[in-house]
Amino acid sequence: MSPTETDGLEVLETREWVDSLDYVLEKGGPNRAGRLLQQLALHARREAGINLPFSATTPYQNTIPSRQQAPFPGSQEMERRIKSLVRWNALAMVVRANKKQEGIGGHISTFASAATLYEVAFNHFFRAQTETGDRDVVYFQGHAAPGIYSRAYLEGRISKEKLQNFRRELKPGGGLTSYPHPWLMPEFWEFPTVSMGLGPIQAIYHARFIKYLENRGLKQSTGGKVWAFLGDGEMDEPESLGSITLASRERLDNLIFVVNCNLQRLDGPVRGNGKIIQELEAIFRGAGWNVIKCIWGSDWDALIQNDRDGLLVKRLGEVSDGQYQKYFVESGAYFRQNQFGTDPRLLKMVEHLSDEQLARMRLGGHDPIKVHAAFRAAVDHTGQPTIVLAKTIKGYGLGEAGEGKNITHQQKKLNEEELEMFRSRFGIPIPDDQLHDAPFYRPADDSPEIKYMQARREQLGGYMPQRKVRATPMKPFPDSHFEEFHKGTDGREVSTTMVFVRLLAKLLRDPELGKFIVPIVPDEARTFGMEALFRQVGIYSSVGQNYEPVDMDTLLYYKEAKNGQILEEGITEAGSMCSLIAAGTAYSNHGINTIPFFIYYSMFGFQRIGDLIWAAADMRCRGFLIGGTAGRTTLAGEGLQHQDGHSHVLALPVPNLHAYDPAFAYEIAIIIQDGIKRMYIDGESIFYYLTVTNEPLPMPEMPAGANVREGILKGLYRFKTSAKSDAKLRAQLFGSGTIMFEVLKAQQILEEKYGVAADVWSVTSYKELYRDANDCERWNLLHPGEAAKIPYVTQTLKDASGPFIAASDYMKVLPESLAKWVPGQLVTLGTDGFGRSESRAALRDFFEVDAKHIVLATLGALARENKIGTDVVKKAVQDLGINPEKANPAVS
Ligand SMILES: Cc1ncc(C[n+]2csc(CCOP(=O)(O)OP(=O)(O)O)c2C)c(N)n1
Ligand SMILES: [Mg+2]
Repeated sequence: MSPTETDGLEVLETREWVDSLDYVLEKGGPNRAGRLLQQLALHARREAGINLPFSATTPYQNTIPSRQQAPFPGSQEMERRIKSLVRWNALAMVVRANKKQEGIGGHISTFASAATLYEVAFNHFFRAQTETGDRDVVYFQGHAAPGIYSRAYLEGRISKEKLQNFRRELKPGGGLTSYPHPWLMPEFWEFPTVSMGLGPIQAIYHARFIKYLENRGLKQSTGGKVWAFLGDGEMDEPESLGSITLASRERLDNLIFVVNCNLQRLDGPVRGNGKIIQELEAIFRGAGWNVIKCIWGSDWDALIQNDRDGLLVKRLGEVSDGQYQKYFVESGAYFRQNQFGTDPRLLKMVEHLSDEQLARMRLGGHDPIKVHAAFRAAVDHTGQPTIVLAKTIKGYGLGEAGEGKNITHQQKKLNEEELEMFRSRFGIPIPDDQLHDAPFYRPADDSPEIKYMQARREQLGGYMPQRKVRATPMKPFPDSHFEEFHKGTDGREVSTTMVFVRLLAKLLRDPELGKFIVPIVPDEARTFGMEALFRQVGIYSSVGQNYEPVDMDTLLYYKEAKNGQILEEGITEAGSMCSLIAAGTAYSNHGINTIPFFIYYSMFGFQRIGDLIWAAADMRCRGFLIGGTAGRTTLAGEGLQHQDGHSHVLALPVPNLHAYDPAFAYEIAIIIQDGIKRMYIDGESIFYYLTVTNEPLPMPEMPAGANVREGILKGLYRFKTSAKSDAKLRAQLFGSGTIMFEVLKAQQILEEKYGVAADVWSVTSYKELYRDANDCERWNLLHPGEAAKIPYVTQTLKDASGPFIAASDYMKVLPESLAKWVPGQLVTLGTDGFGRSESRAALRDFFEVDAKHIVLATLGALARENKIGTDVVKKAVQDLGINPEKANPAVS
């Protein structure tokens, strides 16, 4: 009979081998022991074909054994007291806010579980400034915000009044935002993290962008780290995991994820029937990360060390997270019986511990020694990104009020008894008779606690978080880069995409400022005719080019280089957007005025990564989103999934985003030149969205006139006046993007065939006009009796007569949004509905935005104003070849 695991002989044999290994470990160190194990495995495979089973996970124990722990450098007792104060004020601010205003919300339990993780980092790791001027950047978990405010209060950076007004931002004197919002607290928060999943992916691309800056000589390499504090539930977001291989491929050892594995999310367990720490370990190890598990606290050290046969660790690995959560709320007796009662030998291991002691056995994420050791190892690790998986209890310290309970995420109220218990557990010196108010507590500035925490922060370069504009204003690019485009192309047909790429190439060539341009493409450079840039400025690669590109012998070969400038992201709009955010916020994060241009298929922008665009806006990100192949009828052939007729509608909600749909080369040049000025010289917290298209068209010269430039930027100007100055019938035509050329054709038909004199207006931005008009209207309402402000659109059109016909390659609602302020009848033509695979002409006929439909719409409007008879319109339907019974594109 072959020996079995429990067979006495086998146990003895195993023990001998383990002892031998211990001996090698002791004499030769861990590297020697590792080599020996590898040799053993090789030997076993060669001699007997033994293949060790593949395992992506390691046993359910700490990655760093206690004897390899870095010693704790601070005063544990002092840090415990400080942490208790942070805990108390974080809890008090939520409890008080909800006492005053029922339902105002806030989270207690998240920070309660993460307090040790943050405090160890604040006292020993987060560097606001290193000796060489670099710093760590930290993505704080969004709904742990109360803890971060609480610490800032103890540091004396946030007043008690502000703390009182947590979640009451509109109170006199201001309040504190619910979650991190740089838009609302621009001197405090840097990263809006509360839309879960956006923090981790941004942290990855931020860490990569830092390496990009360093490899391109724009920033010194000084060892700053990017820390991302995340929830275990949050890791289910596709964005959280979607880009982790980029981090290992790029060897981002400046990146540290800390996942607070409290085993719970909002509704209940993250993996009741599984083990989230093991699951995440497998994923991240498989992806090539350095994984550090911090599961058990120091209380477990002796037990685990004495577990020579691995019985205990095996048992710890068997129990599901749902059951661990049950242990958190149960007694020590229950824990003993369930966890250890499965084997008399296990029971024996803990017989020296009372039930009470058993119940108090601390987890790794609540033990500063273990957390410090994990962070130390993470910081010192080279060649790979690191993830720390720390096991904690959600609602730690809340006891009956919610510790480990499923309701804990939303616990905002504590009764007096619960407050008393919390107060006593953490030793906060607040007398019983004041407890009902949950008052804030801050010891005097010269108390040992405050002095200690201040000294620690001073040592680490200052307070965190802290946002500031670290860059000085940029010098302007010379006008000459832009002026070429004012001239027109003399009938030569070019697309606005080509125009944009040419302008970009010019900016890149600027000997002084060109290096700050960051072109970003998600695998569409050839689509946009940008391949010449591959050779001109190179594609960024942290390792250069380790192969001979297939097109080496061509002029425009695929050149990768360590100092390459283009971020060719591959097929990831989310990742590309994160690069835009990293580059567009470098002016504040790193004091570097990088100007990102993210060029992508417009359809895969707002509707796919709208939440990241919203976060960019919150973050005061600068730069240009360039929606290529835009317009529902301008992208021929591609069909329903590709033809974008609504990104400009989706751009409407973003308050500080300026969106333009330019038709001509000079419009693009003027918008981009002004944009760079406003963002990088004047320092405005705005960013841009421009749509460019791939239809080759002759670019006209910029018309003369003082107000053309202003009109382009404000959204509207007269491009072409009708030559037929004596006509009785008049109309005004609005065009944007490539549909402008249909409008120009319509103008001619109207003049020649129907005797209608129509002026053509270029509407570069409906959004700008809409915003200005609303602004005026609001002001007028609030200032009755004063001289009313007139919206720019109304003012500009005040002398224009006749009906107004607007044609756009986007949904009708876009021009329709101006109806109130256009001084006359407004008829809108747009592209509501699903796209089709077709030619441009067929698509414009289908969506009723081509020249003939513009003519018909104009005639219809004139008839409604009784300026012509309906018979003229009827005949026009026939003459223009329009089928009145055709399907409605909006719903077909
Ligand atoms: C994208 C997104 N979906 C939903 C929410 C709402 N929400 C806030 S916290 C939370 C649970 C978080 O669980 P976990 O990530 O485990 O963090 P913990 O509080 O347990 O540390 C949810 C669902 C959100 N903030 N963002
Ligand atoms: Mg959680």
